[in-house]
Amino acid sequence: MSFLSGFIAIIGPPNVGKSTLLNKFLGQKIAITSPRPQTTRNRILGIYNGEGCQMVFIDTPGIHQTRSLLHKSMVRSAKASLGEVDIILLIVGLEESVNNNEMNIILRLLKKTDKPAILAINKIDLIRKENLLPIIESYSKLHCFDSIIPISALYGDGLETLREELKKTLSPGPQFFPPDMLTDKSEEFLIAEIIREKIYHETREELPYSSAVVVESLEEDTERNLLTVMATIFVEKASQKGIIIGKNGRMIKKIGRNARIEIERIFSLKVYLELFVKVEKNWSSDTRSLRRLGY
Ligand SMILES: Nc1nc2c(ncn2[C@@H]2O[C@H](COP(=O)(O)OP(=O)(O)OP(=O)(O)O)[C@@H](O)[C@H]2O)c(=O)[nH]1
Ligand SMILES: [Mg+2]
Repeated sequence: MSFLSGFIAIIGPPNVGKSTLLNKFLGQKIAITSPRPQTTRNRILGIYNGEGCQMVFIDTPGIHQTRSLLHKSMVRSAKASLGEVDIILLIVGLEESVNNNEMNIILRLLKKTDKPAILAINKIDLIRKENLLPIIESYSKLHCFDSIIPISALYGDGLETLREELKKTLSPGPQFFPPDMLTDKSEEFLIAEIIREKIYHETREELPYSSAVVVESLEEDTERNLLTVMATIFVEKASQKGIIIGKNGRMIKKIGRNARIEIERIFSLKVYLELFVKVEKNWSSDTRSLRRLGY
């Protein structure tokens, strides 16, 4: 039998579990997640190697209606990924209703392509089994999906079925990436994202959305098994800088500690992490700042 491969875009509204699913499929965390919408800001490639197949997943920012420059660029990159893939994997949560704005944007995008589209209804751990059927039914009326699969990305339910379904949809093709490659993102990117995730978890209101993280330097001392990381957290206002640092530096210490523990786990190294906070006025609404910060 010939080798099967393909690019698969993971798209959907914000906060439905797209990045959680990618991590679960790969068995390793490469995309950050949080209980807030608009966590993912960049397209992230995740490569899964199965028996006789390679699936190249593209995690994308949640598609939503927005006026913000940052969010517009995020939505643009999510939409663009549809043109680059062979299969569309649409993830939805239980709460999205038929008339939801975000769903309408997504359905319009789907109608424009003739690519196979698989729908995964996520977070089924949150409802009773008997309530699932009407949800599946209402989604099935929205679009002619190749299949509809209820899953729980968090707990793993339905993921084997979904993987099988994806495999069936792949076409004969080459191994696009070496089998030991997990993602297209650099270590700097992954580390900056982990720090950003901790900001999403520790801060409130607009602060996560006003924060961006850049790794300034990364030095590995192989003898001591030590990774030294210098990173800067950019915020938009002086008052936000105060909040990120916190009383007696308590907040920045907590963010740094949480990030360090996770970086150590992922890279199996001791980590020394130094964080700086800088104000870059209104970076999220300035084209040049956005580009500089990687968006
Ligand atoms: N109960 C439950 N929660 C889930 C499941 N999958 C994801 N979540 C939670 O949903 C929240 C959002 O998950 P993400 O993976 O960040 O969602 P996303 O679709 O990537 O979000 P954006 O990047 O903001 O578009 C997190 O708090 C996850 O822990 C699931 O199967 N069940
Ligand atoms: Mg995400």
